[in-house]
Order: sequence, then C-alpha cells, then structure tokens
Amino acid sequence: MAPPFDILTRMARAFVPHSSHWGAFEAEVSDGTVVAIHPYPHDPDPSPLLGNIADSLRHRARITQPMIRAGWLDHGPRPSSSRGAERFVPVSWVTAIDRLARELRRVYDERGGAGVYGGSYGWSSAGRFHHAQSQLHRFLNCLGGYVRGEHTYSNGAQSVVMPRVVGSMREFLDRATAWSVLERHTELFVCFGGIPIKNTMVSPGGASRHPARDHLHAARARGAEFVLVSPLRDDLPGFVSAEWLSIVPGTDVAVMLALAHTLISEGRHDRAFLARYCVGFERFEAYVLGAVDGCPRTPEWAAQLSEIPAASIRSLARRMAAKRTLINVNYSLQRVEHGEQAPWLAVALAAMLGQIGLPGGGFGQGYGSLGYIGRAPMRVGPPTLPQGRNPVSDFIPFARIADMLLNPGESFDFDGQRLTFPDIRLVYWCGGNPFHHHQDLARLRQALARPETLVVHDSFWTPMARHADIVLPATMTLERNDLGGSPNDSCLVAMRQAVEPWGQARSDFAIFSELAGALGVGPRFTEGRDEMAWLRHLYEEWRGRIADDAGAAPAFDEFWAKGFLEVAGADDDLVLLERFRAEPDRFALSTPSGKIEIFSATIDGFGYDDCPGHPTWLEPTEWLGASLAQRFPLQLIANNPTTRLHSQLDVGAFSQASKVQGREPIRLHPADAAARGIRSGDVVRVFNDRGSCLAGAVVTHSVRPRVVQLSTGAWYDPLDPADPHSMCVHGNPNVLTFDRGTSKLAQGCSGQHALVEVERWPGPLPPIRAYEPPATESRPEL
Ligand code: PGD
Repeated sequence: MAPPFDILTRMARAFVPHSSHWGAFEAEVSDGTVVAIHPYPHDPDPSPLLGNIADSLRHRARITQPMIRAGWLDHGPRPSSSRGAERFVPVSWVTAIDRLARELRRVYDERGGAGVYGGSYGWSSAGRFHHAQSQLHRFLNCLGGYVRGEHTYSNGAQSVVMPRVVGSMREFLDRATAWSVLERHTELFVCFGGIPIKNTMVSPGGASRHPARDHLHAARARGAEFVLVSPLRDDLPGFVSAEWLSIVPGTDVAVMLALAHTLISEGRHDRAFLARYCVGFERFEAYVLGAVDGCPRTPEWAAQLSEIPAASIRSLARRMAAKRTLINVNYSLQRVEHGEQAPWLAVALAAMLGQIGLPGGGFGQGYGSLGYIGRAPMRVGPPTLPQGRNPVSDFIPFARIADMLLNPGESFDFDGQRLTFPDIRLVYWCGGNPFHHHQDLARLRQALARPETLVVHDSFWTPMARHADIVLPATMTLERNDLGGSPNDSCLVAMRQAVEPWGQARSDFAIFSELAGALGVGPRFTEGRDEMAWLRHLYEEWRGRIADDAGAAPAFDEFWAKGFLEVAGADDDLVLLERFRAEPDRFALSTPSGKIEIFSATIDGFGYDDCPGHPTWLEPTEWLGASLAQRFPLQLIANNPTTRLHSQLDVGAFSQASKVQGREPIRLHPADAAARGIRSGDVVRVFNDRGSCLAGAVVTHSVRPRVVQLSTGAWYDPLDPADPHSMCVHGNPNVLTFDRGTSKLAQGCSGQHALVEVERWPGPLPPIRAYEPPATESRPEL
C-alpha cells in the first residue's frame, strides 16, 4: 500500500504517479508543492505540454471558493445579458449547495429534465472516475435526466458521414492501418492536412507513450515518400522531406476530384475492386467526368481553385496508382463548411486505387489529429464510471448550442431527422469551455444570456466560468485520486493525489455527492462509496474483465502502490479491412449494401442541397475565391494549438512562452506582412464583420500567402466585458469564426476557417485581464 497522502506530504520529496491527456508522468512534490514534472520513463517522445502543469496549480486564475453572480442573487433566476460583466459574491459551500439544490429542484419540478442542458461538451481531464462529464451525467440522471449533445466539435462531420460510407467508425477509421504496418509497407503517404506532431501528443484519457515521431522516422528511413497537402508547411515534420503542395484552404475536395479525374481518364483506377467492394461508383464517375453538369473536374479546373499546378495533381495521381499509397485526411479538413466531403472523398479515392485492405494502403483519417489513431486498442477497455439511464430523448448535435438557446421550439435537420430545439432553462457545464470551443463568440454570448440559470464547475476562471451564475471550484487532477487509462494504451496509472486542493476546491464527485444528498438522491448517486471505495470498485471490476480475457492484474492495493501497471492484451490484429477484402460477404460492412458506399442512396434520399448523395465540390461561403475576400482578403486557419491542449492551462509556462507581447501568436506570410507594414513582434488587429481580436505577429514562410494562422485556446478577454461584440485583446480566433453547421447532414463544427483582414495595432496596448479573477463583493449575510 502506498503511504497515505498526509505522510507523503511530510516526506522531503515524493514522486507521485499521475497522468494527463498529453502523457503519463510523475509529479515531484516537496513541502506540499509540485516542484517538477517527470515524464513516464518508457515514453519515447514526451509531450512538452507537461511544462504547463507545475505553475498552473497555484496560479491566481484558480477559483478559490464558490461564487454566485450578484444579479442572480438580487433578481433570481432569469435570462440576463449581464453574464460575463457582473461582480460575483463569494459564498460558503453550505450556501452554494443550498441555493443550487433549490434551483435544480425548481427547474426539475417545472420542466423536468427536458429543461436542463447537460451536454457539457469538453475534454475535462484524464482520470476514469473523476471524468467531469461522466460525473455530471450520472448526477443529472439521478434527478430525471437532461438534454444531451451528440458527436463532437472535433470530428462531428466525419462521425456522421462515415458510418453511411464504410460503417462503424471505430473499426474502420481509428484502426484502419496500424502505425507499425504503415511504417513497414506504405510507399507513398499522401497527407491532406499533414501529420502535425503537436496533435499526436494528445489522446483523450492519456497515453503512456507517444510513438508517432518514431514511426514517421522509420517509414522515411525505409524510403517512404510523403506528400503534404496543406496551407501550412510545418504540418509535417521536416525530417520526412515531404513534397509540399501548398493549397488554398478549403479546396482539398477539388484536388481530390481532380486526382479521381486523372485516374479515370487515364484508366488507372481499379474497376474490379470498385465492382466487388463498392456501390455507386458510376454515379460518381459521371459527376467527375462532367456528364452531370458539363463541368469535368480536371486538374486544370482544380488548379484554378487550389493554386496547385495541374501538372502536380496529374503526376501525384499517377504515383498514387503506381505505389502502395495511404491517403490520410486530418480532422481539420472536416471541421469546415461541407466538412463531410473530404473524408468521404478520401475513401472513394482509396477505393479507386484498389488498395483498401492491403497492408499500408487505403485510407486513414486523423493520423495527425489525435495520438491514439493507428494505435492498437486493448482487448479490455479501461475502468469506466457508470452514468445511469437518461430518460430524456431530446438532444442536439454538440455544435448547435447557440442555435438551441436562441431558437427554442424551432425545427432543424440532422442526419435524416427533423428535430426540434428544446426550451432550456438551466445550463450545467462541467469540464468544458464553450468560449474556447464554440464559434462566433458574440452570438454565443447572446445565446448564453437566454437561460434562467447557468452553472459551471471549473478549476480556473475561464471565460465560461465568468459567464456563469453559480461557479463552483473544482480540484485539478493532482489534488485528487483517480485511475488513468485509455482504450488504446497498455498502461493503467494510479493517479495518486500529490498536493492538497487549492483554496476550497472540491472534486466534481464531492460536489455532486453533496448536491445529491440535499436533493434526496444521495445513496443513488454515491452507492455508498467515497472516492477510494469507487476506485477500488472500478479497478476490481476491470480486473475481473481482464481475468475473463485470460489475463492477470494484481489486486487493487498492489496496483495502487506500484503506480504504473503495464497490461498485456493489445489487440494488434488490425486486419478488419483485410478480412473484408478477403471475404466481403462474410465480413460485410455495416452499411446498407454491406459495401463501401461511394454513392449513398440513404444520404441522397435526405435531399440535402449541402450534402448530396456522393462526394461533391461545394463552394464554401468563406474562402479566398468568395466575393467577401475583396473586403477580407486573408484566410484565417483557426487550428488546434501547439503549446497547450485547447484552452487548458493557458496560464502555464509553456503556453505563456509562446505569446507575443502577451498575445496569442498569429503567423503570416512575409508578402502579406510587408503589404501591411507588419513585422514579427508587432501586435496586430485581426477583424471581420463578426468581431476582432489582437494577436502577436510572427512572420514566416511556413504559411502560404494570403493565409494567416491563429490557433484556438487563448482565453477570451473582451476589452469591454459588457459588450458582446467587443474586441478580444488576447487573441481568441473564435470571435472571428462563423457558427454554422457543416451541413444539414452532420451539423458539425465548422470553426477551422474564416475570412479576415489584419492591420498593425498602433497602440496603446490594452492589458490582458483574462487571468485575473473577476471583481467580487462580499455579502456578510451569505
Ligand atoms: P478545453 O480547453 O479542453 O476545451 O473544447 P473544450 O471545451 O474541450 O476545456 C476543458 C475545460 O475543462 C477547461 O476549462 C478545464 O479547466 C476544465 N477542466 C479540466 N478538468 C476538469 C475537472 O476535473 N472538473 C471540471 N469541472 N473542469 C475541468 C475543445 C474543442 O474545441 C475541440 S475537441 C475541438 S477539436 C475544436 N477545435 C476547434 C478548431 O479547430 N477551430 C476552432 N475555431 N474552434 C475549435 N473548437 C473545438
């Protein structure tokens, strides 16, 4: 048994096993403080994001005690446009629990679970038990359920369209080709959106190892060739010596269609494969050749849109047909308007090459988007907290939250269904930051003014916490005990508590246990277990499943003392598509035809103008070819950041070191910078009709001309907090992005692109206040 926490803290120095979404580690603790973070020794390529942890733990941006917005206390629950601009009143836990329990009772009595939005999108933290959304959902299910969200902001378009094209997501996408197979067999790796190492550092639930860089090295050393199709040169590491096809953002579909055109017109496509394993190629072929609308999708046609020379497209198509080729499409390509098209088209192209199911050939999706793609899943998944049953059937695709709050009762399309936005009175957020993940923040603020009550648990004064009515301080993972693990990782981590909770912070579990008690559902929520009893229970349940799989794991106490437990049982048998190739009838796909659907009669039957029955070029509203580009001539790429996970630990040292004069860096091409008199290190204003923000210029040849790149995750910091349209002085790109679903099919997030203009900010520079706690007023009676 490991020494209990109080003894640990008294020891001069302790090394405490722990984990995060970006890697397993040991926290070195001295005098009750984390003094250093040491990566898990077996990790070949630890993430630099570990550098954000130590100084975040005791940062002034931590929430130290429960708070209630003054206006909510004064006027009671009601819509309010003052959210985000008002003072907070510090209250005791007793008062906070009492007020919140009464409010939950009121809403459930009046509206039932259909009046509560508990989707609470967000990555929260690693840890199987304290996973914030699971805790919230379990709690709300004890009260009568909640309106939920479906799919993700990450791969919302892909996760809806792909089941209609190849069937089950997990089997055919996450496991399409193992890294180890790719490293040995792929001759040509065509990477739409690249494989940015920064993204492979992150896996939901954590990863004890980061192997992507080594696999890429090995593939290159064996002679694999890489083609990078991206507006950003560094979307593939330099050591793979990729050929860079510098593309106009949003035009990958046009290039893929032209690759298809070349294959067809030169007879290089595999007709036998298409006939045996696919349906609907003829419909697609007619479209590509221009038989439908008189517009053949030739390389010359695509060159005009993409600015990739026609000769390069033609030559690439020929090489793809001649070599063992893997086509990878990153999630970024589907996080745009009409995002369904690129992943669908990648499958169609791979089918035309006839290599699906051959080692190292075919398609992949998201190799550069998340760390677990291409890694073998464990046969036995990690421990999971049961969430109970949700009796409410209402849901929204996650990215439609502002539409829902602004338009209750209105109907909308989603994946062949006509749904209605529910009428939400109370929003409960736990483990996510919509001011990071949602688009068009001015509109989001108007939407968040609508509910009667907004509750947030977070460890930090994120912009979402500032917009809440009731704010409850949550512990960080190092302040509690948990189990770390993910479905694609062989290491289970005893995430032991390293330090005391900051201020009055409590775990989400502790908060919900108290609330459940106050609402008369305590035993149902806790099942009579405290934190350690739950960990023991979840672990032993998992150990039973391991034993059923003929494996072995030690009893809980031994595991807990050990810290890191390496488990056998990775399912390396990544041959699902090989089986389909060998016996397509026996291993039919879970699509209506049992085959790859290049044309989907189901999707066609929905009659959506923005997502027809086969992959199609649909002009985006905001791209460099649009008329709007005359006023806003630069294409913004708002991608995931390099120096933190989303907006998490933006206060940390690694994230802070990247800022320019305190602002989020924006990268722009030297020609665009020179035309505007901008130099590296200058602060610039980035703007369009939806909003504006300040950012710090980095002038570089790594972005193509007329493109600027500003990553997400700088905490939203409005110059005038009372004005939803106010400029963000820190550099959050979601003040500029547009809030529209990818299409009627998936209604996914399309936040990756927007048209903008950039100008030098002449100063004076407004201060960054994002990390300062909001103003408070004390009320002794509370
Ligand atoms: P995070 O910053 O990870 O962003 O959006 P997401 O909301 O997941 O937010 C997690 C929050 O949970 C943080 O505030 C953290 O402090 C809090 N938290 C962590 N642990 C705990 C805990 O134990 N308890 C509680 N109560 N809180 C906790 C991510 C989303 O953004 C995603 S996945 C993607 S891929 C999207 N990408 C883009 C994009 O490419 N471009 C744009 N423009 N926008 C995007 N938004 C999306």
